[in-house]
Amino acid sequence: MIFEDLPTTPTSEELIDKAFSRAARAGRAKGGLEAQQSMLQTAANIISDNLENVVTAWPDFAYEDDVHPFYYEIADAIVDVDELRQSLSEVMWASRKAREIHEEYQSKLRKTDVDTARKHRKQAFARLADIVEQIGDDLLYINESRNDLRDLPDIDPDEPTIVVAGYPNVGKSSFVNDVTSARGETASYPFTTRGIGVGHFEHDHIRYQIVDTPGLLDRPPEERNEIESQAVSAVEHLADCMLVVLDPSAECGYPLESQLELRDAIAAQFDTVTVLTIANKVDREEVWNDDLLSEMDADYRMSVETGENVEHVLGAAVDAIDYEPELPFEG
Ligand SMILES: Nc1nc2c(ncn2[C@@H]2O[C@H](COP(=O)(O)OP(=O)(O)OP(=O)(O)O)[C@@H](O)[C@H]2O)c(=O)[nH]1
Ligand SMILES: [Mg+2]
Repeated sequence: MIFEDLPTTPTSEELIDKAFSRAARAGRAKGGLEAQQSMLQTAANIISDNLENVVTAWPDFAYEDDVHPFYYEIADAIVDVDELRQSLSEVMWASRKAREIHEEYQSKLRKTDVDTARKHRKQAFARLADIVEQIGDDLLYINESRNDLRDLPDIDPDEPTIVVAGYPNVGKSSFVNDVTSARGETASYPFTTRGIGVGHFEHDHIRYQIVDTPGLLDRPPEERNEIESQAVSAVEHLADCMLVVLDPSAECGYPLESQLELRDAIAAQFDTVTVLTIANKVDREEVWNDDLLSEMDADYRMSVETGENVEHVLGAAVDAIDYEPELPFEG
């Protein structure tokens, strides 16, 4: 996951402390003019290198090759990507500025007496500290963003992906757990308390990803807050096939009518992929009624409980995706 390995960002105080204490140590190892030069070089290098490393640890949000639109939108739902980019560019500015200060004072520390050199060196330190303090808030924001983004679950937006939607208790997780080999890990996204489930299965040697979306695609769009809505639009970049699971027995606690409205809303939003309507729990007596089943206009009927049709549904999703793996060496 692209935000997983972001290092912690130092605060401005931490960075200044580190730079100046290392500089003092470097100065103690030498004497005279050389001590002053060495102090300046150490402090300036630590500051400019550390600040540059803060920036280069992040992917470049301006390039789609660096940040897939799925992750861009997820990130933007959690932190403000424009503000983050602004902060990163301020930090880059400060890194360059530290190098400039180094160059500017380097010449002043040559061919002069030690006292004057010390005065210039102190002046340079004051300016370096000032630069780092100026970007204090940016460093804090970058670190907050890193903490908010680093634990996102591992979803590979380039893998063929089936997204499972539907009201709570209709059997989404039962289905995902049934068709994925290892028990799919659930990991929490900050915008849902429920955790997004990610599982995998193989079909004809191709690995598919299947994503369970409790707390997100489980209720009418008008009930979603802004962050949830943005998370749903991120999922649009992820889904290659959408399965809307219905519980016609309404044992889940939601009337079929509401479930169908959700299905229609999802079909309207995810209009570039195949949306399949799946009637689950057909083992239950309440649904042994052809009128009910035809009213739903379901593409498939299944029972995760008995296993009836589960493989069929999965096969239909795979067919709908019609994934062509990219072959190496093909133009
Ligand atoms: N009779 C019957 N019960 C089922 C079937 N599939 C799931 N259930 C039951 O329905 C209940 C809810 O199943 P879950 O898989 O947790 O539903 P969910 O959609 O993941 O629910 P949320 O995570 O709350 O959104 C559980 O008690 C399941 O055992 C089925 O095919 N038939
Ligand atoms: Mg569930």
